Formats: sequence, structure tokens, C-alpha cells
Amino acid sequence: MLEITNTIEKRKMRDQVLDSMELERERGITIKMQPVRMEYVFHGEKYILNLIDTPGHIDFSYEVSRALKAVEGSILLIDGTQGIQAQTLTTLAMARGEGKKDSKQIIPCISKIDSPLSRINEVKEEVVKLLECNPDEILLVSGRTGEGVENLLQEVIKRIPEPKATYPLRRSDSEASPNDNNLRALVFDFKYSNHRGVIVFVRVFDGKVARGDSLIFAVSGEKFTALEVGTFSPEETPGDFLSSGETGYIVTGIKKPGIASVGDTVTMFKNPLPAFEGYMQPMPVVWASVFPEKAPARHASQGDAGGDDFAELKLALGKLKLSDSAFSYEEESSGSLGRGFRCGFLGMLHLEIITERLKREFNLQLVVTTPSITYEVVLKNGNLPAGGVKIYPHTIKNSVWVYSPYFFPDDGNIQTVFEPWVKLKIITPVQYVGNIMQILFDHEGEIGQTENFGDNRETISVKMPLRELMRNFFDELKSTSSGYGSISYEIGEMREANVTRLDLVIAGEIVPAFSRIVSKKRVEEEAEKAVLKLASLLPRQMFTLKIQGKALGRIISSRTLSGMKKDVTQHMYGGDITRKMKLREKQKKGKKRMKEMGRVNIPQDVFLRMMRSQD
Ligand SMILES: Nc1nc2c(ncn2[C@@H]2O[C@H](COP(=O)(O)OP(=O)(O)OP(=O)(O)O)[C@@H](O)[C@H]2O)c(=O)[nH]1
Ligand SMILES: [Mg+2]
Repeated sequence: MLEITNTIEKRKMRDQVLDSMELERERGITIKMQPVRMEYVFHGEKYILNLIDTPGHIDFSYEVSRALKAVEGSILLIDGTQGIQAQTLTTLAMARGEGKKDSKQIIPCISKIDSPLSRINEVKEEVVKLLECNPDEILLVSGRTGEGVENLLQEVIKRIPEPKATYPLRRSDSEASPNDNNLRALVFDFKYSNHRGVIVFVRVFDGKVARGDSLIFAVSGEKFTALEVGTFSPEETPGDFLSSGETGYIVTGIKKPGIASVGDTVTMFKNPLPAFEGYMQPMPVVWASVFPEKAPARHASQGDAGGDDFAELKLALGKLKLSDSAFSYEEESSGSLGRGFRCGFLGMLHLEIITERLKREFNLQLVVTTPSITYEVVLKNGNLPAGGVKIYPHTIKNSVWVYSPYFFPDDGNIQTVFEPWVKLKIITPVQYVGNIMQILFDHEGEIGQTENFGDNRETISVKMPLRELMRNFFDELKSTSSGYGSISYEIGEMREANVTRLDLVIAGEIVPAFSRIVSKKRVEEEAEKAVLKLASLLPRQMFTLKIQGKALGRIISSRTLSGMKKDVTQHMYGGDITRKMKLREKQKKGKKRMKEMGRVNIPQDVFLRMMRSQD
């Protein structure tokens, strides 16, 4: 389990993930769950264990929640050199199925016991405190030396109940024809293969499924034939059938996107049974727009802006979506950047990984806009923004959900704005608590409980606007705590927000990609910072250029970039001063015309650098 640290480490992390994906073997941070089936003989009996490895990083906790529905219990692995991290608390809450009836067995386990840096006894104390368990229940393992692993497998067999069918069986088997097998399998993940279409990863709860069976998705209603069934050992290994209690895959041959979805239930076409409850669709937390870098030619024929690059990007996004069900996107068009896509991500690491995959795997040159979040805006009148909003039923009257800063309504049309808050857990060594309190204060944090957490560490519960969390909070926390603080968060309630749209204006024109939502309290500071940054990045033009920050209906920050001086009089030695002046006058006029007619050409690099770390 790892946490976001500073920017360099973040980049390293992203690269680790991508490298391991390229190698097709997991060596870096896990971002996708990985099912594995293994056999184990214990006291002369053969057991089949269906295991799923899950990611530890907060952005991918959705994977954990999905995997949990497919299993009977879980192993909570705690790094013996790190102890309990903030993320452990979130994962644990999920594994316990908080608020649900069927809480499942959890086996606490301390790993890396071979390492001289392990603090086994202290970590044990933390675990006892957290789980309110007996110290003897905690297992010790090393993935490196293999110590304790056999014991762990045996404890899984002893402590985790064996899978049971969930659907009531027919009164007598004789009543059943070969076709009405009570199959119910939960789709907890899927992937896409060019040749074989969608391959769904399933946990079979009831009945069994064999190759050639005629099946149907209970929710989407799509019928298909099982072209192949098999298990993960850990590679996909074809078999004759999958039966109740097993985890495996079904090759569907379906090539249309949007049909297979996680949480759907696979059942027999001839004997369809009710669907499982399914999963909540994860809400994107971070939004950013992605455009092909080759901006459309200025006067490109209408409707063809972006050309082939756009089509390629569209294809690439479709493919990514087929291996990442939590990723979402839709088409949008922006004046200066042409046609692109508004994409929703589960967090910043998710965003970085998707955009990097687009570049590396699909060889696309992209412009990615500054990430932003969703606001719910209650309008004064019914005048809807021109785009970039969603209207959901059953929400506040006259309200729209804005997920594109450029479309955030003008202040005059806003009654109230609501924004998402996050519930934050921080675990830190006690000596950093003072400094952390200061940055919490700077980020509008509402400090709740603080609790001593054994071994001179402290847990702090905080509520904070998501907007503030995104304002470099992770990096700041990591640096004030010398890297020892860890954070985990979940999205909480919507609260009223005091925010406004800040536009950047270049030569009198708003550049939509640079618009952002900022706290009204910080609007001046933010405007000044953005204008200065843009001024430092923009190449000098032939003419004088104004860069302005505009918010609350007025210009609040402004810089002028002087034009490049090309001395038109240079070739004239001495001579008549009035002739020189005449020439300069002429040049001035020419520049004015350029300014009026010519649009400022913003190099793509400037977009990228403006986006990179807002601070
Ligand atoms: N000394 C020692 N190092 C280990 C052990 N297990 C894992 N490591 C190292 O710890 C690092 C992280 O291991 P992973 O298995 O990727 O950890 P993880 O919990 O799966 O991480 P996420 O997938 O990001 O949640 C790697 O560099 C491993 O080589 C162990 O038992 N002992
Ligand atoms: Mg892992």
C-alpha cells in the first residue's frame, strides 16, 4: 500500500504502474485487481482457494469494494515497516462492510517480517487497537522469504467459511431439465480482447457455467454464448466449466462497447434468474478535458476540426474504457483547442495514468486541461449555461451540475453554489501535528477528532472541501511531516461554497482551457499568480499583449507583455529623423492591425505547463 507523496515521487509512481502494465506483469503499484486460483492440500484434503489481490492506493479503492462482493473474507495485509496507514482505515471499513449485515471475516496479517526495519511488536499493538482483536489472531508473513505463508493459507482455510449457494434450489433435481441450471454469476471486472471481445471476470454464486452455454446479462439484457470459460492460475487457463463458489472468466465475443458492465449478473438464457444488487457507479471526483495536440487549422472546414487525431483519440478512449470501468468521458468542443473529450477520473493518480496510457499506448500527443471538480449551482433564473452541465432529477430546483469551469455561470446568475466535501483521515507521528494543523487551517479544514494511535502516532479526522484537497494538499502534508504522514479520504456531503469563476484573458479573449473555480477569498491571489505564470510562459509576440485575470465581473489582475522590437529603422544610417519616425509610426499601425486581426498563437507547451501544478 502506498500513498501519494511529492510530485517527483508521484511521477515515479505513475511510471512504475505503467512499466508494470507494459511488462504485463505486476511489479509496481497495483491499480487493477488480480484474481488467482490455487490448490492447497491441508491434512490430506485438497482445497481450492479463489483469491483476489487488490490495489492499496486510495484512487483505486473502488476496485477493493468490487472485489469484496466476490469473496467470503479478506486478508488485511499491513506493511511491518510502515504500520497502519490512513488508507488501511478506509480499506478496513470497506472490508467490514460497515453498516451492512453480512460483515465478513478479516484476517489481520503483518508483512515484511524479514526486513530489519520491521517494527513487529509496535505494529501488532496498533492492529490490536484498531481491530479490537487478540494479538494471537495476527499472522506474520514475509513475501520475500516465504516465511509464514503456508500458515496464512491454512488459517484462510480454517477461518474463512466455504462459499455457499445463494439461490434456493429446486425442490428436486428430477424437476430440472439440463437447461435450467440455476446459474448466477456476478461480474466484478472485465477486459477487452480484439479477437475475443469482452471477457467478463465472474464469481459464480449459484449453478455452473460451461463453454457453449447460452447466457444472458440480467441487467443489460444482452444474450451471448460462452465461447470459453476458465480460471486464473494466474494466467487465463481454459477449463470445462465454472461452478458455484469459483472465480473465473467467460469469453463473450461481444464487441459492442457499453454492454458488459461490472455489477451485472450472468445467468442462463433459458432460465434467467434475478440479478444481484450490483455496484454503485463510482462518481468521478476529478475532471479534465483532453484534446489532440494538433490544434485544428484556424479556418478548417466546419465540423472537421481536429481531423484524424480526434478520431484516433476517440478510438483510444473507447478501448481504455473497456479495460477500466471506472473511467468515463464525453465529447466536447472548445473554441481554441478544437474538439476533445471531457473525462471523469477517480482521483489524480487515475488521471495521470489514463493520460499517460493514451500517450504511450496509443502514441497520441495530447493537451490535458487543469483538473477540476463538480459543483452544484442553483441558478437565479432558468438561464442555463451553454454547456458543460448536467441536470439531475430530484436535486435542488433550478440547479445544474457544472463539471467544466468554463461553463460555471456568472455570479449574477447564481443563487447558491454547493461543493463536495471530503472526510479525511490523517495518520502522523505526534511531532508533526502542530505543523499539520497549520496547513489544515490554510486549506479550510474542519478538524474533528484526534486520537492517539499507539507508538506516538496520532489519527486526525478532518472535513475539507474537495477543492482545497486538490490545491496541493497531499504534497504539503507529505513535506510538513517529512514523508511520514499518510492520508486517505472519501467523498462526503455537499456544502455551500463561496467560489467564483476566474477567467484568463489574452488579448481580450477568454481562453476556456485556463478558466478555473476559486475561492472568492483567494480570488485576487489566484488571479495574480495565474496571470504571472502565463506571462512568464507565453512567448513574446510581435505586438504588445495584455494578459488579464477576470472574475466577479471585473479585471482583477493584469500584465502587459511588450512586443518584440524589430528596429525597422536600423538599416538607415544617420539621415533624416522624421523619416525614421514615419517608419516607426507605420510599424505601430501594422502592429495594431495584427493585434486586432491576428489571434494569439498559444503553443501547446504553454497549456501543459499552465496545467502542471497550479501552485
Ligand atoms: N523485505 C520485504 N520486502 C517486500 C516484501 N513484500 C513486498 N516487498 C517489497 O515491497 C514493495 C511493495 O510490494 P508490493 O507487493 O507491490 O506491495 P502492494 O501492497 O501490492 O502495493 P500496492 O499494490 O501499491 O498496494 C516491493 O518493492 C516489494 O519488493 C517482504 O515480505 N519483505
Ligand atoms: Mg499490489
